[in-house]
Amino acid sequence: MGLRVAVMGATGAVGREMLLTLEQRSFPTSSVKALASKRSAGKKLPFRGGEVVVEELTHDSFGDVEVVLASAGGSVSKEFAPSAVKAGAVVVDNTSAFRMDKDVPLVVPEVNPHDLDWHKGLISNPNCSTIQMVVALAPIHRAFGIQRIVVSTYQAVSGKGALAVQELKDQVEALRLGQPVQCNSFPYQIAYNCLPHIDAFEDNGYTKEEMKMVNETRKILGDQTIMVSATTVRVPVFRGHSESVNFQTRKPATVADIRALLEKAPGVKVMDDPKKSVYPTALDCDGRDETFVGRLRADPSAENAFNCWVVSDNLRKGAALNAVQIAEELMRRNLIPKAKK
Ligand code: NAP
Ligand code: 12T
Repeated sequence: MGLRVAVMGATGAVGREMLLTLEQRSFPTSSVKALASKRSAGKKLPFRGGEVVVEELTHDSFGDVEVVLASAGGSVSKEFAPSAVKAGAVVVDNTSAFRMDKDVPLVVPEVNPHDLDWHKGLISNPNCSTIQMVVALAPIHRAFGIQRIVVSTYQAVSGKGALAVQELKDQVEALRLGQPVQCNSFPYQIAYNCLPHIDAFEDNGYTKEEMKMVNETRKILGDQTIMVSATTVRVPVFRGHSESVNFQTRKPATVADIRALLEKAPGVKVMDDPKKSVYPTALDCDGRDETFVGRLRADPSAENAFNCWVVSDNLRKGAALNAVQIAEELMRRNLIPKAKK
């Protein structure tokens, strides 16, 4: 017994990781459909020791599907997710298209799995930067209440997709050869540089990526009073987002209290021993499932304030793994309509 699964955007950076995650977690499937644009139809992708042949995504792709894992971009989700829901499938959407809709649960399984109970066919996967931050902060919020977060991110190019990964490689090679660099995926050269610009700018001077961290954090933690200030920065790293997170609790807490909570928090691994220079880095987290936390320390500049460094693989916990975990939790809760017992 298994589910009939479709991966929308299967040829992309996230889609390929979805196939790998389904395989590595032995997710029970009876069939797996790889969907992408017409450009990729017929292409073969490795899966479970064999391969799946990519099919063109159409409105009729979902009749024989129970679960759709979508990561083909916001406009593609807006066009095709309603057809999948109409066909009775549950869609776990990785794009920002529906995240803030009132009728759509926004779920991190370690944090708010109960929100799956009210799904109407569509569930949103949060933004990669938000996911790893709330995995680390949720247990602290439950115990002490978090009133304010100030976060700066150091985000990998793979968050922007397969073409952006190639662009960083090409720029490094062009510079090595003394040739001019080409910029397509990013507004300026990303090789040997940092760009405080991820997704589009809004009228308030913040980027959409920064505002996702504000609004999604409140929705996932179910608390509209949490104040969040974010600066999101692209760095020349292939895989793994790092975050400098400053947070202030409502109730008094000590570093020891917070460390103890993080040590037993699901999905978290504490990697913190300053005397031995132990802290997580993006390279350590490549291909790993956990959210790593280090550099935990009190912030003496404000009351009940703390600093920490949070790192996770953006394609895994930030995208594919979180989506597959949502599908697993839906199965556990018997919330997949076509598969209901
Ligand atoms: P990517 O590497 O550029 O891949 C894009 C995928 O979408 C490819 O499979 C592509 O297929 C497919 N696609 C594009 N236009 C299509 C169309 N008109 N019809 C069908 N398929 C189409 O991008 P990615 O990094 O995997 O990201 C994909 C999306 O996932 C992003 O736009 C973003 O919304 C979301 N995402 C979310 C997170 C998160 O924070 N949770 C992280 C990263 C990405 P072809 O090969 O045929 O072009
Ligand atoms: N612009 O899913 O460029 O909202 O790293 C994820 C990653 C949007 C999203 C990126 C983005 C999303 C990026």
